[in-house]
Amino acid sequence: MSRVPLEKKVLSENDRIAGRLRERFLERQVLCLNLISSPGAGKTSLLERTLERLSPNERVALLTGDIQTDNDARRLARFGFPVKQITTGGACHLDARMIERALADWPLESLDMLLIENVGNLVCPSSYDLGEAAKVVVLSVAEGEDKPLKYPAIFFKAELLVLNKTDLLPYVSFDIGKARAYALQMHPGMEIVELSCKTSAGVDDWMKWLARRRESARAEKVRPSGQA
Ligand SMILES: Nc1nc2c(ncn2[C@@H]2O[C@H](COP(=O)(O)OP(=O)(O)O)[C@@H](O)[C@H]2O)c(=O)[nH]1
Ligand SMILES: [Mg+2]
Repeated sequence: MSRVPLEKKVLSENDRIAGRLRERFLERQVLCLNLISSPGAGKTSLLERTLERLSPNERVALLTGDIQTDNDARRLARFGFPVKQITTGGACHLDARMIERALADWPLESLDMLLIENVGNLVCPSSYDLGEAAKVVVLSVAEGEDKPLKYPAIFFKAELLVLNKTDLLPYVSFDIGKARAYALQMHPGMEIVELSCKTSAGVDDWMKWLARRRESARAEKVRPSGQA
């Protein structure tokens, strides 16, 4: 089979499994978020800032994807919430089957929120639906402000843009106004939060977005199967 039909087949198989996962998340009212960024933009740091603000009885679990090592899972496990590392062994993204496998021995009834840290990459993860309610793209000010123009797919698909490392703005030539404008050009109406995982400035805005999203997941009605 040539590359294009094979890729199509892989993606449609992925979509089928992702659809199954989405139905399960909706049924159990579990908010699933898929965090995507280039390596080092601050996904794990954002999760650390999030977990330290949650009370220990919150029903939250995490899956973190990496090509190698379980360093991120170890960083996140310190907060006491269930964490699993998915090591892809070379693949540049998580896929729905990896999520389904990781959830096999985690009863979803015990969860309200599942946070997924994808493999650091702005291209491949945007094509693989994981059954999430929303994708969140993290861009740090240590990268170019033109990333939304260079990687339009992920900025188009993500519901929220987190602009991280704002503490570094005095030291870099990143134009945050342009970054916002480019993101909105790719995705009109996209929500944007500016924050620093180092100083915690702006992290409350992220927590407010998360609380709003969790509220709407709880309110969401399960659609009878077969209805769009
Ligand atoms: N100055 C600064 N450094 C940050 C911030 N957030 C993350 N970092 C650093 O950036 C590096 C990569 O962060 P990490 O969370 O591992 O990124 P990930 O690869 O997207 O998970 C680490 O050295 C972090 O300490 C921030 O807001 N400001
Ligand atoms: Mg990480």
